[in-house]
Amino acid sequence: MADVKSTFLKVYSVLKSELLEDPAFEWTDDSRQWVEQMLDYNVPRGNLSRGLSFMHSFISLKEGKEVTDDEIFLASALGWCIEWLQAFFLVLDDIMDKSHTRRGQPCWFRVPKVGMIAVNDGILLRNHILRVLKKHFRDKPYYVHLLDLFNEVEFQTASGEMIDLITTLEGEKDLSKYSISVYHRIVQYKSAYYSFYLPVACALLMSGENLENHTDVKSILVEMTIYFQVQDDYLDCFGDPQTTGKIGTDIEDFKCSWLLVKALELCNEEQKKVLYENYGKPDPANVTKVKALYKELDLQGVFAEYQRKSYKKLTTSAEAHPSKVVRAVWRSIVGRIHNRQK
Ligand code: DMA
Ligand code: MG
Ligand code: MG
Ligand code: MG
Repeated sequence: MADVKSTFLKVYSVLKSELLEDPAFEWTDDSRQWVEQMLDYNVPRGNLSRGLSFMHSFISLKEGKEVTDDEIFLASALGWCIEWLQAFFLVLDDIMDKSHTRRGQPCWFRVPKVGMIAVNDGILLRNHILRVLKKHFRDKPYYVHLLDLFNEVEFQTASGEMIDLITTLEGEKDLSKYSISVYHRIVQYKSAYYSFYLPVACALLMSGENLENHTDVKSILVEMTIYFQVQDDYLDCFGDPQTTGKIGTDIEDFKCSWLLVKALELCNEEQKKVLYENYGKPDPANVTKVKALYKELDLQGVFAEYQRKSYKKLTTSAEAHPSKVVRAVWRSIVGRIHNRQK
């Protein structure tokens, strides 16, 4: 499997060179340099878990049949499209969340010469996916289905981002609208489709499957995502930025975070007042009060218990799942996501 990763990494440079020679644009040294830097900064520096879980799913669907070098190249190109989509969303997400760091470096829009050019870079990243798909998949019978899949997933994710963002501003900042069902809805849309469903669906399409025959995979993938996003929310507050590579902003941003939902469930009237008075304010003193309350409510303990139970439940359902690709995806990610610190 280490082999899969090294092959996958090599394909990044090939795709990058192709994009920098794209005949639809008249390149200059400056423009080429900008895009190259922008790509190197934003695309390959993550954990690549989405691209790699796609690769593992695809290989598992081959059922031990030999995978040719051409197929591995093509699969890697598609895996990179998923990573490109992630880069596109993250560049824009960091602007909207007013984040500071990502993957251990300043967010792209925080780089002084970049600023709001990052918005257009996000759009370019999105367009690169279409360029790659056109170049490498145009003649495939599943080309139109791939395009449709990326479009559907992008729409669902952008809608998820929208509800994640608008819940933070509707009228007076009102915590009473936050509940676990609102939380699940946000996570399903902003994370599940692009992080978990897209890799699986790409593997199915590349293997000649019709996605309509596989709608039963969605619910368990949403379960996996919730587990994953609860960890993300936990790390936003209690993680070590040196390890996660990003400084949390959920409290300042008034986010419907799992920690907040749990705090609301567990607090008494007095503690509720503390939340109402301090949640969603940019001042570090307010943030400190919220964090102190989280500790008072032992949210670290509540999280540990949630993680333990959920992991057990997910492992049982994933391993018994009738879909091979679900079992493969779980095996591919479980080592990386259980008890993760980043
Ligand atoms: C990110 O959600 C969702 C998308 C679509 C990028 P988030 O803001 O919780 O992510 P992060 O904590 O990585 O900024
Ligand atoms: Mg964010
Ligand atoms: Mg966000
Ligand atoms: Mg987060």
